[in-house]
Amino acid sequence: MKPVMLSAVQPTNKLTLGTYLGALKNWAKLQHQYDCLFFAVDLHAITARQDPKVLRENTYRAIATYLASGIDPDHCTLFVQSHVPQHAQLSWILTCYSYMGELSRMTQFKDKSSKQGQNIPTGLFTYPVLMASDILLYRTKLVPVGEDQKQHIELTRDIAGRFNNLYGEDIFTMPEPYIAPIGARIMSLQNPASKMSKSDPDLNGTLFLDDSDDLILKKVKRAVTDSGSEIVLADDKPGVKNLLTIQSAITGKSIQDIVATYVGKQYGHLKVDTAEICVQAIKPIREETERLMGDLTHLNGILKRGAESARERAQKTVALVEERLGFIPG
Ligand code: ATP
Ligand code: LTN
Repeated sequence: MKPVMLSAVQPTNKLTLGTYLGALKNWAKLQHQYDCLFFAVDLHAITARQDPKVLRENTYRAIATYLASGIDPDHCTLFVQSHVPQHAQLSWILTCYSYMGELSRMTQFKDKSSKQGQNIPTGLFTYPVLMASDILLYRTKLVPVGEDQKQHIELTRDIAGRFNNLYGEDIFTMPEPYIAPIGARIMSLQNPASKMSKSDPDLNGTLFLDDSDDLILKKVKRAVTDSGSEIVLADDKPGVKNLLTIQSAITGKSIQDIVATYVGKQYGHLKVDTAEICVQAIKPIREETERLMGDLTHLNGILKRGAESARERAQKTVALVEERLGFIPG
């Protein structure tokens, strides 16, 4: 039996080149080595206000983008979180086994709640418990995520350990983060000190997977570079480093090999080449995503199959947890 691997993205906007290189591209490879579950977390998305029409569109689009990036529903379980009610069910139970103190220490909560003003939704606070439930429902061994999510996986381990200690070591499997070697941190084109992100208000910093060829060329050509003119990998050249990393993550060539092709050349060359490489990477994903978005019946069919399989697996865990807690059978 292959070890279980699980990951998810919030359908809060269109996905970005960062999501593709940091998550989807790796998932597509990993689906052949592991028993993989990939999904779109709409329950997590509503921790921030969503327009229903936009949420619906983004959820379909996220799934279509997964498929366009090579995720194959015949090789993994592909679904939408809200289609599997066990996520919310286990989440309530685990809320009773998590502590205010540990949730208050979560960096993502501190960041996001500080931007919320007075009325901070309770869901933003308990967000990591829902994520722990996502992971623990399926006996997950590995969770491919970016650096920013490591703290949530640590918390998941703490909650799992606490619960197992009380009710039996056979209940939850201890998950571990799986951080991909390349592409783990693609930075904003406008501010190479911060992560390329789908919620960045500066649209020029982010390459969306539905950007047109022209827009991709424009954004990359306007990317912030550094002082000096030499194309080398150096910490004081974060803009250049980011473009080299993007090229490397897309082409699979090492950064050293890429740098070697730029001896005596200028930033302009690096930008033009990176822009072209990004167009080549994004164009087929954009076109395939659009094609899939034109046939929601087909997408619904894939999601139905995924949800059925996920529900069956998730229910086994919920039933075991409820039995151990002393709930009587219904
Ligand atoms: P938001 O801006 O809404 O917080 P995001 O763009 O940062 O979202 P997430 O939905 O938090 O993206 O991330 C989805 C997955 O993609 C995670 O596993 C995350 O680590 C990865 N990921 C997102 N952006 C990047 C990036 N710039 N570089 C590498 N990986 C990324
Ligand atoms: N919190 C994650 C999204 C997420 C997730 C998960 C990732 C929700 N549930 C389970 C991995 C496993 C994020 O913001 N990127």
